[in-house]
Amino acid sequence: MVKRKRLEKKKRSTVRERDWEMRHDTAFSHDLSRHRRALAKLPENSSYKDPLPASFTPNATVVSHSRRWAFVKIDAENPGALPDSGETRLCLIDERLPEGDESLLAPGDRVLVEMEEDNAVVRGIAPRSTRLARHAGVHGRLNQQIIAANVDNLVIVAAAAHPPFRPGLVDRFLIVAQQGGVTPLLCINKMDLVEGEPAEISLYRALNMEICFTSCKTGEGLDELRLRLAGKTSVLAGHSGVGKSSILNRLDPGLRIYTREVSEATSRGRHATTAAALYEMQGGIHIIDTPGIRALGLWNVSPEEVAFYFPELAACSTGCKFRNCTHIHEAQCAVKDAVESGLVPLQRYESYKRIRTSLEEEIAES
Ligand SMILES: Nc1nc2c(ncn2[C@@H]2O[C@H](COP(=O)(O)OP(=O)(O)OP(=O)(O)O)[C@@H](O)[C@H]2O)c(=O)[nH]1
Ligand SMILES: [Mg+2]
Ligand SMILES: [Zn+2]
Repeated sequence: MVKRKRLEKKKRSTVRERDWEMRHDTAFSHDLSRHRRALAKLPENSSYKDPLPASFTPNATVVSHSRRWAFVKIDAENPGALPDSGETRLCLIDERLPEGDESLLAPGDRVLVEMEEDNAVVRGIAPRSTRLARHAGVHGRLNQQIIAANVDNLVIVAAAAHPPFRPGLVDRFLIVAQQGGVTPLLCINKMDLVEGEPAEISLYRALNMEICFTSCKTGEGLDELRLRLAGKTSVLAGHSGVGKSSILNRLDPGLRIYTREVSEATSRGRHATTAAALYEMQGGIHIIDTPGIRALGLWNVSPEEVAFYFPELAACSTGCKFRNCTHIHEAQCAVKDAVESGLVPLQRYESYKRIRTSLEEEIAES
């Protein structure tokens, strides 16, 4: 009895192995992704008829994605060989696309989708014109997480209250926007909860950046925001519970995106949105909603570079005695003088110091 069992086992594995090598194009056809992985691992991939294209014209845009799947919107004008132009459809992601140290896909990515039997497969990803990227954190699989790709605007959403306005995250988003080539716009939501604007807004007025004040309760400022976003691709980002998804629902009530109350006990949002997604609405508005974040880790910014991302600091740093002045402990520092005389707001300077110190600590720990 025992002997017979062993024989059967041996026989099974021999058969599978031979099949796999001799008839690899049909051996795993019942499991497409495993089949593709098996092909990619073959030492000589010569029999694979359909290699990844070296150059291509994208025919779809990523709406949302997981590690293995992507929802894409197929171009209406340039669908290539795809049958359903202008439609959103679920695709497999070709497993041969190399995942480096940054996210393979992000909402807004322009991609090439081809049919493989009945499946649509993402076969190519076009270089990104702009990006919103963050440090994925030390425990993550990736170094750089791409929050959104190919966007014109970053709408930094903050609440006037509940949760309270915190400029620290805004300052970090301003760095990430400059780094990724995206135009920042500050949106202060929940204006119905306060009388007058939060005092810290003056910091950003001084930077000449665009600011809009909205309320999803009263509708204040939403028409202005709609005009500002028309014909562009934008991404909404900020802390959880500030009202990012609520703003989208107000801009287009047909969307019905899930939203959730802010916790009364902690005044924090409850992470209603769990994955970034691209929406399209009237007026040529393309907009990506993102999950609220607690902290924004910076990617590829050295401590020495931080001052250059604070334009008001960079402007006066030419007057510092030392060329490599950190503007923290040196004597004859024009930046510190400017802070003392009120030319540079103390809060922005403190924010600069916090960001610089945190980057130095990261380097020391790694
Ligand atoms: N009073 C008031 N409440 C608002 C406003 N906008 C949104 N809210 C409420 O704030 C809560 C959070 O809104 P969401 O739209 O889920 O916030 P979010 O930024 O998308 O949060 P995450 O998806 O967790 O990142 C909900 O209970 C909304 O009803 C506003 O303008 N005024
Ligand atoms: Mg949300
Ligand atoms: Zn200095």
